[in-house]
Amino acid sequence: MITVFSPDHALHQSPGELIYSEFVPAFEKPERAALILARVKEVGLGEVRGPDVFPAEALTKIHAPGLVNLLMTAHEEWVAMGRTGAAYPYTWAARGMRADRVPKNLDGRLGFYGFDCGTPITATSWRAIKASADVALTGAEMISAGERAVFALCRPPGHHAGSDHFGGYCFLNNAALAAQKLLDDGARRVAILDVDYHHGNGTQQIFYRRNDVLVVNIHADPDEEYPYMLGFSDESGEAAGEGFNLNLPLPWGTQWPEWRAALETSIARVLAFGPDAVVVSLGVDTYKNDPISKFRLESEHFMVIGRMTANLMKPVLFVMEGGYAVAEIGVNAVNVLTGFDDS
Ligand code: 6XA
Ligand code: ZN
Repeated sequence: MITVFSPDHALHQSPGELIYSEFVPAFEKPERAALILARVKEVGLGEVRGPDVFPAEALTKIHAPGLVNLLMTAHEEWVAMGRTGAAYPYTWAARGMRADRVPKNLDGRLGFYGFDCGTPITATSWRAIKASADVALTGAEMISAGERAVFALCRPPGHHAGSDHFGGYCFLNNAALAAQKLLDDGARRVAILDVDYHHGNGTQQIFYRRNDVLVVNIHADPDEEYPYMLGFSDESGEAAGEGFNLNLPLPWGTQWPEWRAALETSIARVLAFGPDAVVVSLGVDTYKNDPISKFRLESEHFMVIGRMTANLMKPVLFVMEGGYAVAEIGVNAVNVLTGFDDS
């Protein structure tokens, strides 16, 4: 399997995040992608190539121009205001406030488009964000050209980013951009299977009213876990999209048998949909030692996930999302890919 990777991912380095009243080192760090790449090479997964560069129009097919513009320019404005460090939002839009009017002020705009305080924008973040999107778009292009499977080693991740919001370490939704690209290249239907520990709220929001992209999520129950405000089992899609969103929330402490059963259910739904291609939002934060997650999967289970995905008998684009147990992140992520390739 070919891996698409850009060293520019390292240009995004969060100075830290505020949790439980403490400013702590970021979990989402460059080392993650470096270790996954090292493992790809160690097992000889296949060729590693760089991304092609896509025009801004590929981004604005999914995202509001105002969001893209903010991600590009926020830090410059931040510095022009005499500030140092990274640009963080500190105020947020709540129900009842104006959603039809984008604030002029930078802090207003960061709060209008951002939804948490763990997703800062540094001087060089945009270059990493754009490279990550290009990696996913390149992977999609390769699937359109006939590859059976491609690994888009994206960083920063994307599945929390919605059409007009960023957060959860995510800025642009790499998987959604890839799905749209597959459709634009001629696929009639695309399924997104999100196996990250967290609900991919951004991906769900983007396609919620559409029936050309099925979105299936296996994740920690939002009653207990981030992102708390989306990802419940009664969210099945809206309008034309009714029936094309499936959420399978699981409780803290979930072990492999229950998780695997949810994957069987997901695979059955994907097969019934009959997609021309599948995008897997690949998070490995379901691992038992993940520092911010509470599922109990073991390294060997990731191989089974890859094998079960291969059984779909569809072209598959793997798009990297979360996973913070850095010591094992390479083995866990690449186990999915070798499990797929060996099937
Ligand atoms: C909040 C937790 C962000 C979750 C990031 C993630 N600080 N999403 O792994 O998949
Ligand atoms: Zn996650």
